[in-house]
Amino acid sequence: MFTFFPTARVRPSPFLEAAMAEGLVAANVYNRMVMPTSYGDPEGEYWRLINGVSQWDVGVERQVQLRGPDAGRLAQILAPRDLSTCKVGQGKYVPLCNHKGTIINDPILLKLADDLFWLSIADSDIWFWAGAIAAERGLDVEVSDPDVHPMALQGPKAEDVVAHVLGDWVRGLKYFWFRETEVQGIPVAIQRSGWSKQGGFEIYLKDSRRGTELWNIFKEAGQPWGIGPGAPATPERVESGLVSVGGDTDDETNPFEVRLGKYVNLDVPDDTVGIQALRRIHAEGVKRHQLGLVMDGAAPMPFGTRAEDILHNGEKVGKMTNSTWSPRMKANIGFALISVSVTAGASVQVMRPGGPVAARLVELPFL
Ligand code: THG
Repeated sequence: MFTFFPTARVRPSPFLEAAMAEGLVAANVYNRMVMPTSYGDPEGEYWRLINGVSQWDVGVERQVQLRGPDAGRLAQILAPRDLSTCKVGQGKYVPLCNHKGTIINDPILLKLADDLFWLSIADSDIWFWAGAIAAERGLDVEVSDPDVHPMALQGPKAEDVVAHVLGDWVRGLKYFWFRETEVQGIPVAIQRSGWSKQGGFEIYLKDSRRGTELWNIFKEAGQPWGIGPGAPATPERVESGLVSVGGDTDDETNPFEVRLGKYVNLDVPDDTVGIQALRRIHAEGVKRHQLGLVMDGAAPMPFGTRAEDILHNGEKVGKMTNSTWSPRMKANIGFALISVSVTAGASVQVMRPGGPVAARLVELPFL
């Protein structure tokens, strides 16, 4: 038994109380907030995500709000992806890079109005970054952390639950599109999104006093579909090939190395942060790429606490950045960030804490 005390610096989300009432047993820290990770039955939580509907406290996915006449300009300066066609009500996945072209975050950008955007971020301090760049460029825009907190419903039955609460119109929402509305008087934005490939929605709560109330509305509504608590599930996201920036990337990783090149447009304006470096990297070609690893052995193995070396013909060629037991593949799988000289089909060795393990390289996603 382990007790964690949220503080003003490591904040709880408005859903933490509800998550604890559901039997939360494990949490992590993400964006200086408490991120629930397990309710004690990882295998059951995985299958509920694959076959049913899972309810997640993902309040750690913070919003970096850009508001003001130059909000759109700042968004385009921060993101090396063409945003000129992004409509109000639309979201886009936008890798953010530094001036060297290294990926520093991979938010979903939501355009709420011509002068109002949210960058719904992964785990790094983008407020400082966005605020500093706005000031240095003399832009008229305010950067803030608004009172907005996502909860996710993921899985093949998520749409039925959300439609039951909000109406059948949600079935018509396209991927990453959203609408601002109310749930029994609680202000929210509803988006078709979420960090799994099983389908679903995120409900962005816009009043932190009402987290438990919102949680319970969806919990009650989901009973006929067997809803239960869960969290972003490593086995599912690895099977699905979703990148975790900061985990699967290091201080040198550019978007092209980790299959995110399709979200980069090289013809964005020259003042976009990192675009000069990205054009050069693209022209020269990458030195590393990301592949899947399928390891030998029929028993689940834990991942070490850090990336593990990969050897090919006795020589170090890269590293394994995560690994997990895949219940559907019945194998230990992981991501390799590895020299482009080694390609899918090759046999390698992973230097695991318990000793070397033979593995085969495959293309991602696994499933
Ligand atoms: N929801 C919200 N914010 C987030 C995440 C989220 N911020 C951090 C983190 N997750 C961002 N990372 C991702 C990564 C991938 C996807 C979503 C968020 C994703 N990718 C699809 C894919 O790779 O197939 C589709 C991308 C596309 O084609 O545009 O969905 O989960 N609020």
